[in-house]
Amino acid sequence: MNAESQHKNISSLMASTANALVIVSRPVDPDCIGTALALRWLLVAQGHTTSIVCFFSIPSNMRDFPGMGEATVAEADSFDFSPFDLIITVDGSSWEQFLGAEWKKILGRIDMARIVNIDHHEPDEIMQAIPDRCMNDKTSSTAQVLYEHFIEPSQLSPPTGIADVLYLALLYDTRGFRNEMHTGAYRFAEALTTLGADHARAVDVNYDMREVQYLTWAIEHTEFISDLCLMLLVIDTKRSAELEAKLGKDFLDYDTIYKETIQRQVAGFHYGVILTDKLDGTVRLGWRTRGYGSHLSIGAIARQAGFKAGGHRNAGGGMFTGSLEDAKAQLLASLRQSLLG
Ligand SMILES: [Mn+2]
Repeated sequence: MNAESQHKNISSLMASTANALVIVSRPVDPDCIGTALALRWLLVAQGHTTSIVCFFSIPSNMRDFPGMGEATVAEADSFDFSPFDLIITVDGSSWEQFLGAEWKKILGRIDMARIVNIDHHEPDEIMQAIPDRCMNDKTSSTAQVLYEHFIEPSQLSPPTGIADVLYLALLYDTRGFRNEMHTGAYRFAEALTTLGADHARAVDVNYDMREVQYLTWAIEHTEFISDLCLMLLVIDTKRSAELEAKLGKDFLDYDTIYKETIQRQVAGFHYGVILTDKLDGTVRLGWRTRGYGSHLSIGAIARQAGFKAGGHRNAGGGMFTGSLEDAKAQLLASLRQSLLG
């Protein structure tokens, strides 16, 4: 299946939809929301009724994102998919990222032939399930994939508000162009600023004070394992309670500055890993890898260690079924094995 035929399949579904649903991914971030808003604008401009749904709670740092209120927050379990003849999943590569933990059951209620995926992550289970209806480029952002394959060819000119959210998506996913270079990313940026995207607003930073509190706490609890070039933050039951007391029950939402300024930023420590006990028999994994130099794929190492893991090569996440102790021991053993032989 090549990109051209995938594009043709998706375009023809979009051209004939009477009622489309765009599902955003977890993490709920500027890329999935900006892309969803732009996609809805495009479909509506072409005469198709379109809604946006989010099956996760909106993280605190996204509540003021422009247009956030356009996405309906709903329970995937009880959601009625029957009114929609087209379902478009944006900015994710696994079903769980769109439908949550109960994705198998929920997917059973949806006609797979009506599902389309637009994404820029490493191809995963959605690509396996519906290869002929996935538009996947490993580029800067899903926003760029949407722009290059659908918005630009439409010859419709997005209003400033849409250029703005696409620009926020691009800047967020590229960390202000500090991630790896992708063909067309600067051209995309230029097109968006020409359309009126507000650069000064997009680069303005307004961290929540809780981000700072998380940062302080996290630095104190980070283990620097120098022979593995690894900085590891483990959030166990006790630490979860501590963070919850400090930051509230959404404490996991406040890790942005830590990830941005500490993980993969310290000389000699190329891998930044967070393991969080979900207290439901599973452990959540998040990683960042230094982009410069030749480093291992934490995703591959995690999969060897029994995790389900995906995302991008240098920034991704995963899940381990079992205890926190086993997750940590197996991940470290797998990294040690790959690194030191
Ligand atoms: Mn993205």
